[in-house]
Amino acid sequence: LQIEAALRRALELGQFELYYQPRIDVRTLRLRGVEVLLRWTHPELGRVPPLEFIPIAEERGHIEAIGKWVLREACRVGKRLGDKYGTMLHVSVNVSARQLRSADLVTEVEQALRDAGFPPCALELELTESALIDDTEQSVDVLRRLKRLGVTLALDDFGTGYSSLSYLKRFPVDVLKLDRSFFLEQSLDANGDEFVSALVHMAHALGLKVVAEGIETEDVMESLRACRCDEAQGYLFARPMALPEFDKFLQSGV
Ligand code: G
Ligand code: G
Ligand code: MN
Ligand code: NA
Repeated sequence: LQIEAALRRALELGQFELYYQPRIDVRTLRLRGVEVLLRWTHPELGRVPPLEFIPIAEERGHIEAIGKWVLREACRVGKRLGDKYGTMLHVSVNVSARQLRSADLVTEVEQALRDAGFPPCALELELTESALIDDTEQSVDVLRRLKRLGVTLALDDFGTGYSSLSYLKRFPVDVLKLDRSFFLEQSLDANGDEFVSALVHMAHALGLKVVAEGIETEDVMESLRACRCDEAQGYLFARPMALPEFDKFLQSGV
């Protein structure tokens, strides 16, 4: 209850901040993009984890306004850093189920891109399986319209839900993000390599790029190379960072 009341005012009080986690090319180890992750710091509650406040924001209908802020901020920062370093920075934004069901999402994405002067092809939206689970015509239609804008769509947390494989055919996604549970030591010991390898193979056959999440060790990185996974994200390379640190990270020229 306390969280809900505080959450209602968090946006106007400027308590949200974006963190940035690099995505790395598995073969060249060069930076390929960045995922933005929302952080909320309340003066009394302190740092509240997204897994705690995002479900509440969804339930109470705050996620639309928060999500809109995230989109606008991500495009603005993406544009500024891209200009500063003379590259096109690819930015991934998490979009929740309720945002996907909102009629305004396509317009908001379009406006965020236009106002920031950020190219649509540099924006990726990450959708979870649970966001797609109520597979209404409406969400398929929203996804098609987003694709027509030129943004990239990723299926996030792949492997944590059910009936995942059929989603790959049904929804117009471009990128598959393999959940970090695939890359725990114990998962990889139990023939996990073959499993990941088969998933990558299948995704490639469907024309999708594959991103591995939660990569923490060189060993796992080695197996990603063997599996021909395209990109990796995880503490091995960098934790999610506040903007000044991410700026320094870019300066160091990865
Ligand atoms: O950031 P971790 O850093 O703890 O993020 C936890 C979860 O919160 C992830 O599943 C992530 O998808 C979700 N999340 C982080 N930022 C956002 C955001 O801006 N919007 C939505 N909808 N989910 C987010
Ligand atoms: O959007 P998504 O559910 O994929 O959110 C990514 C989550 O994974 C965030 O909470 C982020 O902080 C976390 N994360 C990123 N890299 C690592 C990692 O190497 N190990 C672990 N345990 N978590 C990670
Ligand atoms: Mn994500
Ligand atoms: Na994920």
